[in-house]
This record gives sequence, C-alpha cells and structure tokens, in this order.
Amino acid sequence: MFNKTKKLMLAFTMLTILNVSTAMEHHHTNYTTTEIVINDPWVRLSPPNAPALGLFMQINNNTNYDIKLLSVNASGYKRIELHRTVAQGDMMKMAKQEFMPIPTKGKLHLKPGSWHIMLIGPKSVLRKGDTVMIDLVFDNGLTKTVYAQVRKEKKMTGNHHRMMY
Ligand SMILES: [Cu+2]
Repeated sequence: MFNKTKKLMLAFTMLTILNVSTAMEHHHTNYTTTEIVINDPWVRLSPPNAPALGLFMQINNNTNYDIKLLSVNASGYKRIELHRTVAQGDMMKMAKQEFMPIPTKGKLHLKPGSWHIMLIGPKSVLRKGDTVMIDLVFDNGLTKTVYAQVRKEKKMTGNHHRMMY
C-alpha cells in the first residue's frame, strides 16, 4: 500500500516535470506541435570585427514527409544565407544553398565544416552568452523560432559526439 502511494507520487512528479518542459517548449516556439524539433542551437563566438557568424543546430523532422529549410530571418544582420562547406580539390569552400533538406523521420546536423547558417554583416558585436532570436522558415508552411546562445566552438576530438552529449 505504502509502496503504491510512493509510485503514484513519483508518477505524479514526473508528469509535473513533463508539463513544465512542455510549457517551456511552448514559450520558445510559435507553434505547438513537435513536428520539427530544434536541438542545441548556437552561434560561434567570433572576433568583434568578424564579417559573418556561423549558426549551428540539429533540425529533427518528425513528420512523414521530407521538408526543406527555405530561409532564416533575424534582425541585426545585413543578410542571412544557407551555407554548406564542401571539399573542392584539397580546399574547403563554403557554398551558398537554396535550401537545407531534412529527410522524413531524420535530421540534419548543422555544424562547423558542414551545413551551417551564415549571419552576414552583424550590426552589433555578439558576446559570449548572448542570445540570438532566429526564425526558421520551412517549406511545409511552418516557421519555428529558436533562441541560439553565443558560445565558443567546442574543441573536436576523436569521440567528441559522445563527450558532448
Ligand atoms: Cu558560411
């Protein structure tokens, strides 16, 4: 009997925690489904005179269809472009992309040296810990607002994925 009560209380506590995190999610997004989930959005800390800043994140597509990220809106930049770093011979080069594809039930990982969003011509200096508000516009009609924090690029090691998460 006592055990059962304890279990119930635990279940109730977990429900409460779930509700709180759901409420926070709503606060940070402008629509209420989890069809598209953005994880770990961040802006790379750069020198004050940097002409452009890299924005990275993981975009998860939980829908039953492929989607495309079409554009990114944020105030405080001359313009914003979708980029992908690709090898050209033995050189790495950034190439502007028309869209970013996110496969159904899959994800696209925007990271240094790969897909990224380029915030070009920042009108103010971003400092470590600053938060940047960005709207992501997808081809299925959804717009998702994310808050990305400015931070240093984590040093990559052999198994950095496991170390980071
Ligand atoms: Cu770029």
